[in-house]
Amino acid sequence: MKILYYTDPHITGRAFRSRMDNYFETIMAKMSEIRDLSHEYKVDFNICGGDLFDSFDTAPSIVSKAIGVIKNFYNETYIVSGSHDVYGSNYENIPRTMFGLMASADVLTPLFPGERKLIKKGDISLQLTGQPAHYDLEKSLSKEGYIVTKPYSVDYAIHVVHGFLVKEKFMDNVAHTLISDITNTQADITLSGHIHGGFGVVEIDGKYFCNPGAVGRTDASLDELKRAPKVVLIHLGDNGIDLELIPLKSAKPGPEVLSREGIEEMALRKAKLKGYEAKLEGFEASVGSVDNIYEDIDRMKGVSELTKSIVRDEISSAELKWREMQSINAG
Ligand SMILES: [Mn+2]
Repeated sequence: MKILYYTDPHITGRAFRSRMDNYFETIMAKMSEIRDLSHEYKVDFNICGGDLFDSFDTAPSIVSKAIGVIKNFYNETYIVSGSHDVYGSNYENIPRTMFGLMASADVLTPLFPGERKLIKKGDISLQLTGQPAHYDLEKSLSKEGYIVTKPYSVDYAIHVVHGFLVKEKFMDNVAHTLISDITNTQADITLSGHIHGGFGVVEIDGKYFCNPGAVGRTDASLDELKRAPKVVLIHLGDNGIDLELIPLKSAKPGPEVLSREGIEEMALRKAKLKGYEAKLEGFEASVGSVDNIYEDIDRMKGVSELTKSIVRDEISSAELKWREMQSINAG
């Protein structure tokens, strides 16, 4: 049995500050390459580890192009929703998202907690389970989202999780899960996404843990500049388990597509906003329409035009987000 696993493409039409290329064209080239790999290896099914989209409200024109590629993968695609596919990091919101639209159009098959898919090929049988992103996932002491049982009736169990799974201890104030916390799982292979840097393949007592890293590079951190996006081809057979990491040919070297300028610009912007906050003390905006707030900003004294334009941008993007939420709630 052959299975293709990839994670975190973050498909979007939005331009990232960290990118010098056209992110959408690049990510679609990568998705097309992964689709071609699924045909080349004639995989029995595909798995995506979540964050298919960068946002739950991705534009319909972008979603329709994503559908065009994903529906043409060789065989079915199973997926767990990621933190970016839904809002509130809660898979219960799937029906109100573009991810949900793709699932209801049968382009993808989402996996939910408590569900077991039984897949058979020849004399090999496999149990497939998944844990979508959830705000509570790492907090549970029993780590139940990560741990599955495997019935005697199946040869292999694969579990897919969109969660903060790492090899080594992370910062204390960030909830995370260590591979060593979940080695009592009965899954033969635990596949994870969410952590874009990934950790490759880790084997402990014959159990495999794998995060190949994100297909999309959405930030220009120093680690991302060095990282080559990869997918995983899983072979299950008489000789056991083999996980093969395959680098994507369509992914250019980091320095050719990623720019540090955005990170530096953001630091400057934050410093400027801090200055603005200090000046904001004692200032009261008129209650009423957003237009009144813009007028009040215009009238502010002792504030530079640049600061005013940054504040106007922030307010208009907040307003846009608010309007989107209104239309989603109405629908
Ligand atoms: Mn992600």
